[in-house]
Amino acid sequence: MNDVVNPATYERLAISARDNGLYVLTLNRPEKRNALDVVTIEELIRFFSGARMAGVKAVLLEGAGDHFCAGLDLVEHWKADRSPDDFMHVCLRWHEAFNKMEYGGVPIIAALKGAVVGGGLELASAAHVRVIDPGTYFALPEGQRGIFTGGGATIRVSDMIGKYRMIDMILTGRVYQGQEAVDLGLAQYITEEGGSYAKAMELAEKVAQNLPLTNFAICSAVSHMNNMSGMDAAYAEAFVGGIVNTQPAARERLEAFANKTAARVRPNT
Ligand code: 1HE
Repeated sequence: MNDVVNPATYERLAISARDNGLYVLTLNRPEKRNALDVVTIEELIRFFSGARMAGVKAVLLEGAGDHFCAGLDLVEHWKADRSPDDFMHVCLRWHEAFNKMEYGGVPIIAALKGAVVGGGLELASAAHVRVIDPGTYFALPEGQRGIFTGGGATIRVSDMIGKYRMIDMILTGRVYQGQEAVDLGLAQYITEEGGSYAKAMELAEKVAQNLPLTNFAICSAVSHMNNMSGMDAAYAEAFVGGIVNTQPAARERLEAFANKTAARVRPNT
């Protein structure tokens, strides 16, 4: 077994393999509400840096216990009494982890529940698809804690809900949940109470069946292209399309469509 997917080599993450290269990655520190300490961030970097080369085709990301993630380990941060330089480097490691997630090319479906707050929201926002249930709630309590974001909320949360809603969340501690959270863009799916894991699993199983190179483009190129000018993005899209849309593995699927054996796209009933 490749060490990247070997659960015995992780302390804070639980890893379990399913069919088709699908892995369930669980933040496994429920007694601390899955707060993100230095060890957890390093383990996320290790997993997501090596996932694609280890044959991971999709990841279901979840948290053990009643909450997805309580954000930065405030107790570790308080005890460490870090210098600005030290904490800048902590933030850079968070960015390393979350950029590996967003740009790594492996689809990540987050099954959210309970608190998704502070750095927990930053982590969730690096996943490609977020599923919530009515009890899931989002907040940026940094303002009340006397600190600021450091794991990409200024970028990804602003991107999801708009700059001024993000500013309001961190300034006032505003909490979003339920259908409103979906309507604003914090999540793409809402289920009945307790149903986010099952829905995320259904989605993860589905995307694990896509061709890996196609998923790589979707879960890497789109984010890169959003950072480019329109002209450069169009050029890059043509380039990526040139490679992905001519991959030999796609021919079978295209042939099935041409032969009328592939499923057609139909409206929801
Ligand atoms: C923690 C943390 C944590 C819980 N760091 N230890 N994040 C926050 O401001 C959220 C802080 N946490 C909470 O508001 C609540 O804990 C929860 C709403 C998430 C859960 O409430 P609850 O009642 O289920 O749990 P609890 O009793 O508050 O906490 C249980 C234990 O988890 C307790 O430890 P114990 O040893 O006393 O049992 C808590 O201390 C511990 N715990 N949350 C450390 N966050 C790169 S910059 C990012 C900036 C941020 O992320 S700021 C947002 C931080």
